[in-house]
Amino acid sequence: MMFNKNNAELILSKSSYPEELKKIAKKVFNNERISFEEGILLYQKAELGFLGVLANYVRENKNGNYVYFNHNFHVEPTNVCVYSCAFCSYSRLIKNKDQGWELSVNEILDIVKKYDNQDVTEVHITGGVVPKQDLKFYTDLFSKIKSYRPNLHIKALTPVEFHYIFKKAKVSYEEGLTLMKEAGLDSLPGGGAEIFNTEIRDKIAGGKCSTDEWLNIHEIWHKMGNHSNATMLYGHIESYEHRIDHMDRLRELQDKTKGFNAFIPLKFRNKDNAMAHINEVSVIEDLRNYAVSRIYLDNFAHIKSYWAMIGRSTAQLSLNFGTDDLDGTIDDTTKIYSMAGSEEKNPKLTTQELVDLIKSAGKIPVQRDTLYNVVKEYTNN
Ligand code: V47
Ligand code: SF4
Repeated sequence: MMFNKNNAELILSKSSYPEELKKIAKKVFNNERISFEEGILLYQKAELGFLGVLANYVRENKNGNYVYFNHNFHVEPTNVCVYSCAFCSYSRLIKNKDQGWELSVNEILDIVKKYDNQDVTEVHITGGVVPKQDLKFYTDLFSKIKSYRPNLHIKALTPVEFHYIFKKAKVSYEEGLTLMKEAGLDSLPGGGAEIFNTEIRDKIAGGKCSTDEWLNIHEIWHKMGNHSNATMLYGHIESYEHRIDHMDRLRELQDKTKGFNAFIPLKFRNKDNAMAHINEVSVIEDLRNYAVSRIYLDNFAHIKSYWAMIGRSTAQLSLNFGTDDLDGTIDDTTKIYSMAGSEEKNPKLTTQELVDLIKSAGKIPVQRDTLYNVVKEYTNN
């Protein structure tokens, strides 16, 4: 059943919610942007039900009752990394390189070939940062994937990798991104954003690309006429103010370029990393966080609930708290989340499983490509 704005407004106006929250609700129902302070207030004072009503309103305005997914697979070229982010369950492997893997271009092509007879539309490529996987490695890889399967969308690498690779190759961001694009890169995933506040970023992800560098690379990529995603790693040592600051910077860039497709909140998972002593936040906090991001990021078309990280049950619940995208079938080539403690040990869902999961939440499943063109709407099957 679709959300009724008039009923919701009436119920909220008669409720005992504080006036300051009712004022925010009114703004949201009038499709007005909420301020930085109002974003923080939502985190501090609004309970889940209240946030759900507002987030649903925004969600349905933008995406009706549709929930998107795609047919994709992930490739992690290496799990060894020159950096050692405290939240990363890979980083210990740098000291213990024999436990790691570093795939060659041909080994990655062999993975791509495994999907020869499957209707996947996207390969998502990202992983650790190592000197050997340099500009030549990736331009070779992308052009070989494109000659082998021209229609496979390559969504690959983050500013963390680009910054390192371009610096090493002594090329500017513009030159490097142009070479990557010419080789076949189609879009950028949202990783490496973590938390933009410098103090927190230095503590959890020190040494890798800075906030300004992350934003700058996405801005240049957008200005070249391309698209990308954005993530936020939440639920560790950041405050609500840091989360709103993070989203505010994204909202500002999106106003400028309109190049982001989706925002993806990533819940910090605490297994086997240097931050394992920090408790994970509750499911309620996950849902509140999805809802606030849906409300705050009024210029983002999609909020993605990444089921491989959050688990399929919470992902399904989140569809009632602002999210409209579940990523994709993924397959089991991604290890980063299972290693970090996600309940999804070998993330792989069949199309039918994804469709059933979406339908039982009362939504309409839509298979999309990376850029949200509709591939198939599942109204009856
Ligand atoms: O930047 C690493 C996160 C990100 C942990 O664009 C962790 O469609 C939680 O960006 N707990 C990479 N998170 C993944 C990513 C992504 C995933 C799915 C779809 C898209 C997209 C992008 O994973 C990293 C980091 O923030 N991460 N370790 C951890 N322990
Ligand atoms: Fe390396 Fe990325 Fe892990 Fe940081 S999060 S240590 S950059 S693989």
